[in-house]
Amino acid sequence: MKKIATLCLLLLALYGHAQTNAELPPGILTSKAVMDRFMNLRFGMFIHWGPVTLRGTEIGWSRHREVPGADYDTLYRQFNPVKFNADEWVKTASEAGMKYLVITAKHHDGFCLWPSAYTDYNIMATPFKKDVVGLLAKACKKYGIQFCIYYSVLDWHHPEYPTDNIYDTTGAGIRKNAHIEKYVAYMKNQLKELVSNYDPYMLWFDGPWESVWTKEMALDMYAYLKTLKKDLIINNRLGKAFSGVDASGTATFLGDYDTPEQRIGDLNMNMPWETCMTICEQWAWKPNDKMKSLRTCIETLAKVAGGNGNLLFNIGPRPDGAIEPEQVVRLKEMGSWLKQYGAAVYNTHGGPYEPNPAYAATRSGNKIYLHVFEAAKGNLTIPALPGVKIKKAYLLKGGAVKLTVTADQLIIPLPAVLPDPNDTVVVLETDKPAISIAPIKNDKKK
Ligand code: FHN
Repeated sequence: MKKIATLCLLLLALYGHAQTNAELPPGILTSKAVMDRFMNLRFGMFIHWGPVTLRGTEIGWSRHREVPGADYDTLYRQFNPVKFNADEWVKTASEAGMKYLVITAKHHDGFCLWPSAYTDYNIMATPFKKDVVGLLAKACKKYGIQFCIYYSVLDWHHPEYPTDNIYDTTGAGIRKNAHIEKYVAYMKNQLKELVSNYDPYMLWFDGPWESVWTKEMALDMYAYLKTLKKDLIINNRLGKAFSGVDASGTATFLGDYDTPEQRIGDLNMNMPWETCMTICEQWAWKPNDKMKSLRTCIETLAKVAGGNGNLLFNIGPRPDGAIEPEQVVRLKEMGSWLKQYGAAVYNTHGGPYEPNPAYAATRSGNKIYLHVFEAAKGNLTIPALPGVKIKKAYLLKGGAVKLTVTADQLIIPLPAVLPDPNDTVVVLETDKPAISIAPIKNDKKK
């Protein structure tokens, strides 16, 4: 999958010609207040799902590859996820401490998980015949989870989309008789029915990297979507640049936030960003997929929050509609950790320390939360905070910490066995608002 992401970035670099938010009509960009509320959510569930799970191969990318196109495109006839239960999925997200949920309503393979009026290639053509998108939207409302939709710009199945998985010689390649303007009209019709019928909090676009999709189309689509719902949050994958900031820290992409994939984003106090990452290795379900350890899951969440970002953590439910029990357990374990340490994650800002292998930091009010992953010889030694007085230091879980302050260091003694092996949180209470402290760079990689 890393190869795929790299390939997508390469294509964007080749065909990018990125456009930026400055090219949008004035006043339509999502407001800072809306984005601040989104960033306070910190943690979301990403779900990649569709008939391809019957083969256990990657959604979209395995079409014309591990799975011959003709076979892939008829899987829907056998897709009958009788164990699908929207309430169960959403409760799993909620118990994990996740505050929003993004479902692949339509991935690169073009299959629609809702009864679209614009194609028969949708969930109602399966034996299952239930509106998965609608049921998830309803369950999210019931459990207070923000409902969001993933929609792929590229659509290798649609007859008017000019390419059909061109990355592989076995692919059908280029559709000579396709009309991209007809496909764009199809996209607008589908997005209008998704926004009107399911009222998503956010649209998570993907697949903007092919040259047939232009920056002009992206700008027009963003503006069009804003006529449907003013405060709709739109990620940066409608546009041609996947991510990036200029020297001033201003976003060099179109959209409301940056989307680093399968990696922890860099500390950025000026531009909203969200890391999307798989809990296993594949985005869609596959048998015996290798799942990340609890330590990796929690450390990733802490380092993303420490970078001032959100974590969109992906699961791939099975073809029968159930979520792998081991993934449910892992998510519950993350939820238990968040029950104790949520104050150090939700409604915080990242920093002032840049995340690094030993620790990360978040902050809120006059508190800095140090997320400690390792403490050499029982001490955590970190750079002093210029002009800041530490009034109190203690473990969030309870217990005073005897801080030593030198001219350039804070030395925090910790028990040889950290109270929480996944992430021990130390609270430093400061004499000024923690957000006023300038970020402290760290030359070590995250
Ligand atoms: O090609 C997709 C991939 O299948 C998956 O959906 C990821 C999730 O962010 N996005 C693209 C690769 O960058």
